[in-house]
Amino acid sequence: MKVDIIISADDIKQEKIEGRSVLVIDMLRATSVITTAMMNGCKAVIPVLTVERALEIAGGNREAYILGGERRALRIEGFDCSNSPLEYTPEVVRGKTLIMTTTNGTRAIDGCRKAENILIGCMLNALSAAKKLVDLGKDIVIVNAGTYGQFSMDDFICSGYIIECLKEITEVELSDIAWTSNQIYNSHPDIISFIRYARHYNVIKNLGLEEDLEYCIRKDITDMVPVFNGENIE
Ligand code: 3SL
Ligand code: MG
Repeated sequence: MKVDIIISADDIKQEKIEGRSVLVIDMLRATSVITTAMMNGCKAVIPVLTVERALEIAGGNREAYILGGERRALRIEGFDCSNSPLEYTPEVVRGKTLIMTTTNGTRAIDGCRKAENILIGCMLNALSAAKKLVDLGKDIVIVNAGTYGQFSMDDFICSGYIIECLKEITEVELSDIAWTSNQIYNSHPDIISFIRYARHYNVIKNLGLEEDLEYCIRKDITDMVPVFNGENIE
């Protein structure tokens, strides 16, 4: 089973994902939000690219939906929740459909539509995501959302941990970049000692959202692995 990494939403090439199982990662924070919401009983997540589209889908039916996401890491005006996973408690999400738009994460998910399978991953569900990828039996591409089209250290080390989980389950053939991310994880298994140098880590920290950071680095707290079917994440 081959494993490769794409480093940002801007770098997704259709020929690299077609026929493959893709795991989309935006550990800070979009895929941690999606995983948490689904773990806490959210019915489905609809990822959209624009605020206008999110409001259009919700229409007047605000009972059934939660509007969530961010622009510049902050809650969008008129939305119910920001992009903090800690807001997506069972009380807030149970039985509801989350309509979500974020700067990088939902864009990365949208860009993977041509893949054979599209799974959502982060530190919180890494081991279960790895198991599901192996069960699907296809070559794997881990798509890092990145930040504004740039490489992001946080997604990269998370990929390295997922590769570590894959290695425990099966034999993998790693591309150079996949091997490098795994090496980085193995030299920083605490995660923070590496991502504290990441630009986006410091954006979140400077907003006073340290609790989000502590939460998003937790390993394997759930076996929920959301799947995107091209319309909904369930
Ligand atoms: O870009 C995204 O998708 C977000 O996860 C970024 S933030 O962590 O909410 O700022
Ligand atoms: Mg990110």
